[in-house]
Order: sequence, then C-alpha cells, then structure tokens
Amino acid sequence: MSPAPGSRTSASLADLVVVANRLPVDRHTDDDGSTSWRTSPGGLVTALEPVMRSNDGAWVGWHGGGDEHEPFEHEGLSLVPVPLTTDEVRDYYEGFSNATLWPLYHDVIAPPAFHREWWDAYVTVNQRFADAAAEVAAKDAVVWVQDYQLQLVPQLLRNQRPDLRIGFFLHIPFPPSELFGQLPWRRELLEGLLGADLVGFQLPGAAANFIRLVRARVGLRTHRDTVSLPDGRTVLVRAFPISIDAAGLEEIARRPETERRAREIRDQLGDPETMLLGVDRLDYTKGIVQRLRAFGELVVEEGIGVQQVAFVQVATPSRERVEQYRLLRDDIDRLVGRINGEHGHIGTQPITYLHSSYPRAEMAALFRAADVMVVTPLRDGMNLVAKEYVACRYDGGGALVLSEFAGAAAELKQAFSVNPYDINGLKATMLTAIRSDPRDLRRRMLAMRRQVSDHDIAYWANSFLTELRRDRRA
Ligand code: ADQ
Repeated sequence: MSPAPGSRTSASLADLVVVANRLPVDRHTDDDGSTSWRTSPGGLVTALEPVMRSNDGAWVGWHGGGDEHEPFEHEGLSLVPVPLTTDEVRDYYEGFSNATLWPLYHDVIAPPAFHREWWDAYVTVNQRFADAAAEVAAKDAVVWVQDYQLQLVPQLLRNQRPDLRIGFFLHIPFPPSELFGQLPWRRELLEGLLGADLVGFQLPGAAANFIRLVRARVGLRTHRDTVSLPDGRTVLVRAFPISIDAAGLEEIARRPETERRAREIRDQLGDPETMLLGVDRLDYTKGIVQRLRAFGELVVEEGIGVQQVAFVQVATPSRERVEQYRLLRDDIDRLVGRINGEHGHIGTQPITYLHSSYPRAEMAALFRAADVMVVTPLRDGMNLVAKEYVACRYDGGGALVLSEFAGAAAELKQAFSVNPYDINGLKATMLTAIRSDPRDLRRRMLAMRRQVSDHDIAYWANSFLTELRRDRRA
C-alpha cells in the first residue's frame, strides 16, 4: 500500500479501485434483525476478483441503501459503499440511467425521456462516486470506472486527483452521432469520458462512434484511436469485448449432477425431440417478443406439436419501476398466454415461461439440456448468455441462433445469424437450426468454443489493465 492523500489511513488506500454502480454484495436482514452481506454472483466480480486481490484492490459502489456505511471487508474484498437516497434512485438510476441513456444507447428501441432534474441527480451522484474513489485511491493508483451510470466520473475524478491512471469501460453499445446528438447534455458526457486515459467499448464500431463525436462535438484533434487534448494529454479509445469465466462454467457443466439435472429438465418437459431455450433479463432490448412470436407462428405453420418441440423462456424481471419494463412484461404475459392457450394440451404447453433467477448450476443444466439456444436481441453490447451456452457445450452439440445486433456476433461467427426484426427470417433460421445435421453443428460449435476459451474474462480484464498501465508518454 502506498502513502496517502485524503483523510484515510494509508493502510486503507488501494492501488486498484473499481468504481461501479453496484457493489458486488447484497445486504440481507436475518430473522433476528441482524444484517449480513452476501456476494452477488456476477461476471464483473469473477473477472476482477483475482486482480483485486493481487493489487490491494477496493470496490466503490452503491450498497443498496440510503444510509452512510463505513468501508468494510467481505470475503477478502475491500468494499466502499456509496449511499443513494430514494429520490436519487428514482432520478439518477431509474430515470437518467435507465429511462434516458439505456434506450438512447440501444437504438432508441423505446423512446428516451429527457428531464433536467434527472440530469441534475446524475451529476450529483457521479460527483459522490468520484469523491469516494478519490478518497480511497492511493497515490498513482489505477482506477477503473464501469458503465453508463458513471460517465462523468473520469473527469470529476481527474479534477481532484491528476496523479491517477483512469480507465473507463462501457458495457452497453455506444450510439452513432445521429442518435447521441439528441441528448441535451451530449457535450458534458463526452467531456466526462475524456477524463479517462483509456476508454473501452465492446466493439470497434462503438469506439469509432465515440472518436467521431469527440471530433464533431468537442472539436478535439483525433488520430485513429487517440484523442489529443489541449493540455498535451492523450486518451486512447479501443474495443475490449467482454467475456465469461469459460473454464469455471464448463467445470460446472461437466459435473454428473448437472448432467442428471439436464436429463430431468427434458423429462419434465415431456421428453420433446427438440428443446429451444431463451435466457434474458426481461428487457425490451432482448427481442423476447419477436422470438416468441416467431416460435408461435412456427408451431402453427409447420405443424410442430408440443411432443416435438418445447420452448423454455427464462426472463428475470428487472427495473420493474420503469414504465417501459412493466408494459413489456404485460405484452409477453399476453403473448405466452395466447400461444399456450391455442396450442397447449393438458400437461404440456409449447412455451414454459419462468421468471426466477437461478444458481449457476441450474443455468448450466438448462444450457446442457437445450438443443437450440435462441439469442435475439434488437441491440446488445455483448450478450454473455450466448458465450455461456457455448462454454457449456463441451460435447460439441447444440445450435446457437444469434442476432446480428448482439456484440457477441462479431466473435461467434459460426452461429446461425439472424435479423430479429425479420420474423420470417427468424422462423426460417430457427427451423434450419432445429433440422441441422449434427456434423455441421459440431463444426460450428467447436470453432465457437475455441474463440470463447481463448478470449475469456481474465483475458478481457488483463488486456484492459495492461493497456491502461502502459506508459504512453514515450
Ligand atoms: P445484460 O443486459 O444483463 O448485461 P447479458 O450479457 O446477457 O446481459 O448478461 C446477463 C447475465 O445474467 C448472464 O450471465 C446470464 O447467465 C445471467 N442471467 C440471466 N438470467 C438469469 C436467471 N434467470 N438466473 C440467473 N442468471 C441469469 C450488460 C449488457 C450486455 C453485456 C453485459 C456485460 O447489456 O450486452 O454483455 O452487460 O458487459
């Protein structure tokens, strides 16, 4: 640990600081009223845990409450809670993050709402995150800011701590200037991001959108993937496609109990010839309606009976206080009800629709059980589900139907590619996947498996951090 600015003792300062909207833990209140913390499993914490441990790392994020909470250790991770009031959750998180930026950055699939009080809350909360990071970072530390909720943090942090190396990674798409230009605070957001030394996106196209916008809207000089600032500093802008803990998930998939559970799932579905699977957060970007509508039409037109084909759709409700999400949930409920009502029999239904959140072992069993994985987002930064399916298919079996609008499509080239807006194309591709020759499926799956195992989550974190730490002054 290094000696230290700020009010903390040097022993609590970190050489690597991750700043994300949420801490990787949830608070639980037990029956006796006492509270405890449980790690919430997530890709980011899996990716960053090893680097955090070897770098005296600290994680700054919201702990889920409005109360001030001292930094604490949990399972060896150093956590720094940032409080949010109820109004801030409404305006900064549900409002500006999820009802302005999320739809705007995802092709305006839903109309973004612009409200000045949401923006004000976004500025206030970003400042609070920047203050917390500035306080916990050791001299010359590396700070890695995550995602669209915190785009102002890089510059706000640099204002206080020019000694830091600051990286930013955006997990969602970054839109072209025609869409980004709608944002009343477009210049402020670009300037916020330019506080970083390295700005990372999922895809090269997103990085190119950012570079073009910086030139057009901030008037800075750019050369290829580099932005030059008037003070001589440069900002590097690159793609770092995120991935999964492929080996860890495969290990779970290979367990005998996972195989047993996969067989049991198929039995419970009535032992269909083909099982199709969709797994998504319940979000309008994921193309769930399009996918189920296409499947519903297939059942009618191709005369596929429930004995032959079963569709399992897992859709975990999310952001339920945002109106668009409530409307979507109603739409899907109605669609599933109609398809099942018209084509189901007693005891068997074409679509099994589940809202639960499952442990990783159950997810692995579902992936093992499914012959066709249907991933059809209308726009998605990456889509980890597609990679998780591939990681579980160590047998070389299974077919992946993948939207061309998911970031993952750039890497998983052997998937059955679809345009999810084209319902006839979606039907035809699902049918092709269902009827494919197992040898063709195997060839495709093995190629995709190589890609995912060579470019796993550790590769992603290491490439980003290596680039961030590189001395570019020479
Ligand atoms: P998300 O939009 O949340 O992530 P995704 O990449 O698919 O989308 O990740 C979802 C994760 O949640 C997967 O690991 C999946 O297995 C898990 N999950 C989904 N439903 C579940 C359930 N019912 N039970 C348990 N686990 C479930 C955002 C961007 C993506 C980007 C990621 C990472 O929108 O484009 O890939 O961040 O950068």
